[in-house]
Amino acid sequence: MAEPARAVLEANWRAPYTVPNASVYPFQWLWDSCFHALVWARLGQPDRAVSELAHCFRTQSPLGFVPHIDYEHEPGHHARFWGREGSSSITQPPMFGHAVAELARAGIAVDRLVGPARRGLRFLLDHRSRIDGLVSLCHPWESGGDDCPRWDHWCPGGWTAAGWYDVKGRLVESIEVAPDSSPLANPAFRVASVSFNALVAFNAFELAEVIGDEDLRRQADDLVDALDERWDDGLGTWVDAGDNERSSGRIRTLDGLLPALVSRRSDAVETAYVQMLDDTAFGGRYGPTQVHRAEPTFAPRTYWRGPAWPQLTYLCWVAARRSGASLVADGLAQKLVSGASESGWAEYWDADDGTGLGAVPQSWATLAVLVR
Ligand code: 2M8
Repeated sequence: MAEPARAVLEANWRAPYTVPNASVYPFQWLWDSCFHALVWARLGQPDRAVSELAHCFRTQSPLGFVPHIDYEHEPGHHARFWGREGSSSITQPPMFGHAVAELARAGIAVDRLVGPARRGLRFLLDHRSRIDGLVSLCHPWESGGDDCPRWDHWCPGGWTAAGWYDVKGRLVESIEVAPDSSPLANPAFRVASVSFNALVAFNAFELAEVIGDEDLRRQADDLVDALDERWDDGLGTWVDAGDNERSSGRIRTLDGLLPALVSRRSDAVETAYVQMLDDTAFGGRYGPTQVHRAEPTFAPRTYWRGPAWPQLTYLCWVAARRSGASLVADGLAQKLVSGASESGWAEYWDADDGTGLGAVPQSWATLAVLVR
């Protein structure tokens, strides 16, 4: 896998970072870059790993907010839409905590990354609005899961791609910001996603471990307490807090199981792992589906509404490996590798036959080299 993966990343390399896909995603995306950095490190190119991560913080605000897209070479791109030049006005899952920790564990010098990464996490933990103790999202895109059915609460009359596109656009306008323009809350999109919070807590634990930051660890612990109150045994998922908590926030999605990364509820974690491989739940030959197969919204080839996503399979693998669920981890690893290969390193793919979907090749499919 290593050499074809290197070729994918090399073709998308725009020093000092990697674009997700040269034509569909020709800028820098935050969580994609964190994943790319892990792969560059594994491929023996630590300089690229560090420069890509460092560049994520190029547009970090004084308060610590890290924009999710950097338009460095085309600063006017979508400037009217975001209300600013050079970057977007929202963030994405702060995967830089895990990336910095993994690099440090591999013996790579991360000194220049630690300060910005810590500020990025502290921004979310200290300044972002909260709902029931959990960090809120300011926009559905912040979750990374753009068209996930968990946001269908904001699609009265039913989800359609075109209708949702308009709603997503309007939701950018109601974001409330700090004096330095960092996004703090969105009264029109009140949601604390369990998936986003699991990733905030996980990344905070990761960074806290390598820099020995007790405050950060304590804050992550508090998030885990709040997350674990949101496990629904009947549904077998963690449920979002906020306006969607009695509606679409209960839809069973794979990202809704990401609290398995940090949860202290072994019963919940066990149930989550069983579902990831169960063919009547999320299980698929080429990786878990993004939506539970029994959900009416499950659409096996629709963007964020059914197919397998390499970065989510990777995160499920990390969770399983850390909890010592080695059979689950091995199963997920094998599916990620075969899915990446069968799909031609696609952005996402059909979980049953591996057909590549979205942008092909997409840089984050190379995460498959990490699980071998
Ligand atoms: C997708 O999202 C972006 C918006 O941020 C887009 O459609 O332009 C998502 O899958 C997101 O998670 C991902 O980071 C991005 C680039 O791969 O594409």
